[in-house]
Amino acid sequence: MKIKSVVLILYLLLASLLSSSAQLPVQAIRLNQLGFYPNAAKIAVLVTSADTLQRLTTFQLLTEKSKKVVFTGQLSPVRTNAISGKKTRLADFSTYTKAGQYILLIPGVGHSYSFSIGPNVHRALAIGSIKSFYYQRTATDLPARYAGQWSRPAGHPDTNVLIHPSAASAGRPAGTVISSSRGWYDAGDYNKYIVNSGITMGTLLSLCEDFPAYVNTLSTNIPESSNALPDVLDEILWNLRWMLTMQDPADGGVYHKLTNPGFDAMIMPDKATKPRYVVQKSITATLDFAAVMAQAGRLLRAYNKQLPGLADSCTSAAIQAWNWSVKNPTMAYRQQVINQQVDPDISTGTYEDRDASDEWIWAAAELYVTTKDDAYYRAVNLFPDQATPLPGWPQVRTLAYYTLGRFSNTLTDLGKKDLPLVKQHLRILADSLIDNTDKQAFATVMGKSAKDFIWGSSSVAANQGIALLMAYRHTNSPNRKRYLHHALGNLDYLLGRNAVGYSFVTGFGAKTPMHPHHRPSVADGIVPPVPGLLSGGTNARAASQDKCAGYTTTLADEVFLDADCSYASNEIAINWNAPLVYLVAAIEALQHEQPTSQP
Ligand code: 9MR
Repeated sequence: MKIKSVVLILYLLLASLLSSSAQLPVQAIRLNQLGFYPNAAKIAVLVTSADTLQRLTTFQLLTEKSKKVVFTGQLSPVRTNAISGKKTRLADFSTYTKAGQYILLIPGVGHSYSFSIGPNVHRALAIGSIKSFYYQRTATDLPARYAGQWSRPAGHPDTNVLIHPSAASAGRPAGTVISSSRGWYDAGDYNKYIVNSGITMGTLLSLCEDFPAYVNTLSTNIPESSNALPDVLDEILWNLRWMLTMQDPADGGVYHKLTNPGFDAMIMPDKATKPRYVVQKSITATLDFAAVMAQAGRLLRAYNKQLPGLADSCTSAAIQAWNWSVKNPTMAYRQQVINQQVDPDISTGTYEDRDASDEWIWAAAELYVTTKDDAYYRAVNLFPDQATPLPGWPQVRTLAYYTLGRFSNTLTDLGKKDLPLVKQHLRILADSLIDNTDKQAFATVMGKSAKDFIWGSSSVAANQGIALLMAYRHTNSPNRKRYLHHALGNLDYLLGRNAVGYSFVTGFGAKTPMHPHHRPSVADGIVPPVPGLLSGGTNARAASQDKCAGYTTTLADEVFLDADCSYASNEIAINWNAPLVYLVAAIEALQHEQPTSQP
């Protein structure tokens, strides 16, 4: 071959390589990778060098297939990210409302992932995020007809669980064997923790209470799908039945957790067969249990035909747990203290929390609403100060205000007189969340403060979204539309409009975590991880917490690593997935009630 023709071939090869790479979506455009509702906000954020940003002016919306330009807009003025100092510009195409599949093109930069505009853009995610709890089930085979390629044999039957010396009582001395089967794995590890189950169950039960008709439409293809209950409720029951076994029938106290002494290796559940223990009863576990059982007790009344007696069993379990708490208010879980006193030592998740004042408030509110007995309302000061803390596993106070707001029409006179206070709490929280949000680099509530980027920050974003939805539903604030708008904005954050450019949900989006710290996903030999799981997400302190190699930045809103050693930024957990489920399902349900208009 002549040199000239070799050069020509090389040139053509290079040209075709260049043109195909030019067609790849660019990481610089950050947006909800699933898409947008026709009548709601549609915002993409461009993150690139200040020089490049200066040069740009417009963006275009193109149909995905025919590449027809259907909308042209001006990029916003340059914004500065207060956390990193980086610059952004926004592409706002909210006024374009036609359903379809699109890409966003920024001339001089490139185009985005393909996304859709349509009325049900998050429905598959609502179903998938609920389904992820099925994949977390202990003690049952996951056959291929429900679990697809993630099918696996049952792990951890937990029918022979030992009473740890820290949990010994007269009727159940150390070494006594109890059965404490079912439940979900907490996270990427294989243990079961009551405190974390508490807020998880509270959140999922609240979804069933708030949107009963909508959850009934969500079929997740689980073994119980053909029965008369909504699938999400069947899923809840898998964990509820386990939780009931964690109460000592002799005194009503609830064991803090059911666990191996140490974490398992990265192996499949059925290969993890070390002895399991229930450890010390604790005040936080017992009060969280009381709250969940009280809530389940009232919700399940409607299903007395299908589940005879279960509602009453839950309510009386809640009352027993409350009575134990009244007698044992100082029984905090202290893993180090236990380890100094008895064997074997326990080194798994602690969920330690020395302050049970918020758990008292939550349990009192749930028991009051369920039993209508004013004694629970009077037992605790439900409004000790002005604070309305964002819910998380160590802080459940505001869940009480959600419940009082939800049942505002059926409270006794005692509760009714405080309703203005409940609404004021919900409103103050929501107003503080939306304050100044529109001016942020990503225009999301999440990330307004570097303090948002903690271990499990994705759940901060989801719980902020829920707080906004609660205020949207239970107050008549003039900001209600903005609450809804920014709840959706936080969903956009979770699905890609963020400083790392990931959709944090496995299997949902174009760029999603492929290596979560999740034992089955690591050990099953299947390339895609189990779908529908929410990664903990960006965590400013992750590098020092998990010591995983590979973090490339210390900027608080960018410390995220898609590696399975990164348990401080890329684990999954039930208390993170539950608020995702709530946020997505609630937003979908509200779309059907009334289309979201822009603020
Ligand atoms: O979500 C928990 C986070 O708030 C704590 O900072 C962290 C360290 O104590 O633990 C997280 O919970 C983990 C639990 O202890 C064990 N299972 C996995 C959980 C998620 O990482």
